[in-house]
Amino acid sequence: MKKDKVINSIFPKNFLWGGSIAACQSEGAWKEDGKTMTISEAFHSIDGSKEKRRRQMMITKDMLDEAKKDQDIRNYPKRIGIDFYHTYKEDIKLIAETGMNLFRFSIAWARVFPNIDCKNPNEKALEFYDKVIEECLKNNMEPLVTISHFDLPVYIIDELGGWDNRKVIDLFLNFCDVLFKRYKGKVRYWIPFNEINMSVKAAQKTLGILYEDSHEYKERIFQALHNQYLASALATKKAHEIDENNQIGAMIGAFVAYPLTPKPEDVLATMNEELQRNFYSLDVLSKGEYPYYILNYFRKNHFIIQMAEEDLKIIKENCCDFIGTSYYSSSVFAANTDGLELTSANVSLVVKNPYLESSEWGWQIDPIGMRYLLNKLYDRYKKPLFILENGLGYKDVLFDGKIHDTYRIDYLKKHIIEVKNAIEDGVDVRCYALWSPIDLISSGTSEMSKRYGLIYVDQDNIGGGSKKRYKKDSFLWYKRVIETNGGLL
Ligand code: BGP
Repeated sequence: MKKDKVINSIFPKNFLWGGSIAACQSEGAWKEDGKTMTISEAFHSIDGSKEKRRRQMMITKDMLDEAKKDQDIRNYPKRIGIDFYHTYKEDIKLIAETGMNLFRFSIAWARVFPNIDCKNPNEKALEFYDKVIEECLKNNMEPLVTISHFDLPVYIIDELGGWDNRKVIDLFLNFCDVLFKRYKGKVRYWIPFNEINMSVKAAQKTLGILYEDSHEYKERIFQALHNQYLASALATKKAHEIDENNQIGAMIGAFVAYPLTPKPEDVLATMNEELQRNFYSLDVLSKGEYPYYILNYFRKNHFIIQMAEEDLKIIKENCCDFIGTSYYSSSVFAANTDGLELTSANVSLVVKNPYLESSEWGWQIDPIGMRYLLNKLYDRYKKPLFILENGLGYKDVLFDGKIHDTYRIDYLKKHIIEVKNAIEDGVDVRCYALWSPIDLISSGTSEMSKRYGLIYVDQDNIGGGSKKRYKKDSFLWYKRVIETNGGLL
């Protein structure tokens, strides 16, 4: 390591360099040690076809029933994950070799509380997470825990209908209580809900609200979101009471929105998308108030959302400590999209940007969007920013025990340069955690072949393969980035 390069680094001395995974995409062992089914295990593996992808975003009651009956794990790769439930020890050790000082993972609710009547948590599940946390600390990585990451227990859907039922708030808080007490002094950073804003577009995996083509369906989504905001605020209160060192983040999946043209109609449409998709959740969770534009949207759409005065008081008094965001790509919007070429963004279809390249899945690659996003978030919320996901999905090829993923290095490098630029702009960025330190099952398409990892897992889309782990070229590159605290990119 060259010292002069370290000195040249603009990244703060205690900058958190990390990597993120999620239980439902990595653990597998879907029925082991008492765990019951989660909604993520009802997501059938799909190819890139738009129709299948659309269906995947809209799980109905029939589709869930079908998945419950189908015990074949090969059709549902999230049931297998990358077997992290059994390989966590070696995987964490390998990941730590990059020098990361932060590891983000999530805890499977249906493992800790396998059914609705569970007063006592499943000790076997907690022992697993004890060991995961132990391994992180042993390997000098600060654990950052996402409490709910796209894996709502199916019993909540069956018995309570989803997050629009206020009883789910109590169950969630009970779960939080167990975690905050058990991991007091070990875990400091918590995210109650992964990408809370995604719910508007992906209500099944985040809220457990099964798709129906109705006005009521849409109304239920906003009711459920309100309940999650309240649950976040109550979890924040509880976390602070149990340990004043706890830091609670509100996290969004960022939609960086550009207008297609300077036509005022396009600019206005883009502003509305940006407010609703990006800022609505953070305005509530960080400023503690429902923004005018969403209250107006409720009014215009005749959505009656039950929010008691007391709820609003709790939300106001328990704002998040930091802002978490994922960032993969930017999106273009227009007032009228008829005849325009569309492309995929995370959980939606957007207008294609002629100035950007896309990944094989259509996600448009835009490093400058990262700087733009960080400035916007900091300007609006003035809170420390944690980048909790950023990465490139690619069909990597293993050849001769090696993966030369120069494309991934190029993607990550360009994005980290823009993080650096944002820091130079004066933005308070504290953490950069990439998605992902290790290959895992794709959230959106349930494929194994959409790989993001620095570590290759020799596994195919139906769970076959040696499962052996290989370091990709990007692994060594990220190690050097961390060694030089971002001085050598
Ligand atoms: C985010 C999720 C992650 C992750 C990522 C990439 O929305 O928080 O769980 O998977 O997107 O998405 P995908 O796996 O669909 O490529």
